[in-house]
Amino acid sequence: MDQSARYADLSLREDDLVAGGQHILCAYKLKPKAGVGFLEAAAHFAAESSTGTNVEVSTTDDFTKGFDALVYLADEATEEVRIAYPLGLFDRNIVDGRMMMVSFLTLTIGNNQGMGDIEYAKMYDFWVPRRAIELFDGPEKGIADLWRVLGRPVVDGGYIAGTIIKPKLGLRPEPFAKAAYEFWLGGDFIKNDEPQGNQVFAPLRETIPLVYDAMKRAMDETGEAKLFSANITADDHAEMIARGEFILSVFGPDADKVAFLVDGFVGGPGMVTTVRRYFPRQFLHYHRAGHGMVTSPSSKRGYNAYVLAKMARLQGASGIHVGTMGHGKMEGAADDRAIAYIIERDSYTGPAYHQEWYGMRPTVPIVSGGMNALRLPGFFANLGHANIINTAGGGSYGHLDGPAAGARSLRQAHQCWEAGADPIEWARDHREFARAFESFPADADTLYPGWRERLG
Ligand code: RUB
Repeated sequence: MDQSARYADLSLREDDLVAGGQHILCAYKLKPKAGVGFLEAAAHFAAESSTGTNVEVSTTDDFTKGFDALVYLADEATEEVRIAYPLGLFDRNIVDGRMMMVSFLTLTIGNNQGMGDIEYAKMYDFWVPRRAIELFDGPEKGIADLWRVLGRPVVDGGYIAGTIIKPKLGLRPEPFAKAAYEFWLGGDFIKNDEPQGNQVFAPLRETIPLVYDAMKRAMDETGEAKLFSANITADDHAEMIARGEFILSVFGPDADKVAFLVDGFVGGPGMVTTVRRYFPRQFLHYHRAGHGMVTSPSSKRGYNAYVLAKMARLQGASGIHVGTMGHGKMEGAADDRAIAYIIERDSYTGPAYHQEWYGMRPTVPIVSGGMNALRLPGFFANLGHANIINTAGGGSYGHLDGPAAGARSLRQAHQCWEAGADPIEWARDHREFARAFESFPADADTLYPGWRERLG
């Protein structure tokens, strides 16, 4: 059944929809199955995503039709479909009237992902009006809070050198805490790797006190504050809260140096909001493991990493992983800069829409995945600034002189970029950075050909 007479209105102008502020707008790349008309498929997609189904139902009245999602742009040549969703479609909390991300997802990227007449559809941008910005939690804490803890300026406080405890799994509590201590001698921030939690060989109740002890010793030795991002991911929200409360009780007077990490993509919006609302005074670290199943450019369904990051800011993530923009081990490209800019700026024009954030606090880009000192100068040059958290696991624990040297090599790489120096020249009088060339020779050969001759 062609529903385009009801679920499409190509006379609607995007500027008017934005000025009206009564809709959430979503941009997709959509392809119908063979033999299905483009506008017909798009209209069915909008129907399934709002008030309709594949047939007319007798219970629909005129009031219902006021909540129809409407296709306002459909261009078969570019596969472009844009849909306006009336704000009234979206579920609101009974406790406080606020919006919830799960409702946004259920409608805009829910049933429409398995339709028989759609080959594929992928959301690549969305726009939220001022009222929706007001109704999402947004971040409570951000990088400024970490800079304050580190004793830095709260504006442009700069690069936070971090790591992920490696190996990913298989360390007992003592070697785990030792690995943390050694990195903290040279760096700022340590996160649990995303699967680390309460494994039988490393019970949380044993590991966390040792990590706090390691942090205190590293702070005494270096005279610097240190940060730890603890994974409290669990299926059960009560378990997450139990973990979080235990960790805060152990860190006691240093609880401000603790972030909480959640595997927010596999765990879903409820997991993120549990931390955002139950622990509003902690930095909320959104790890996105698993996102590649939909965000990868090879996937024609779901949504892209830009949409994921934008949703994370609305949900209240203090920081989310944004990839490495082609400089690390994970998929990515230079123009993934947009993923960082949409979450850290007050306004930004993305692939389809210009978004104003109306004072919603920023979410800091967390840069991770195959990074090491050698890759950082090029990364910063591409991004244009260094107000990020970077976690380099292999890049720290894979340094020939150990994790403290690995951490120092990261800081020196940042200083090299800040100074605008030639990295090979910089290596001459920055030992840990120089040793990164020997630690990661394949990267050195690719990024700095001739380094062997020039460094002797
Ligand atoms: C980092 C690591 C992280 C990835 C996730 O380890 O594996 O989990 O950063 O990817 P290493 P992303 O530093 O040893 O590579 O950050 O793109 O979500």
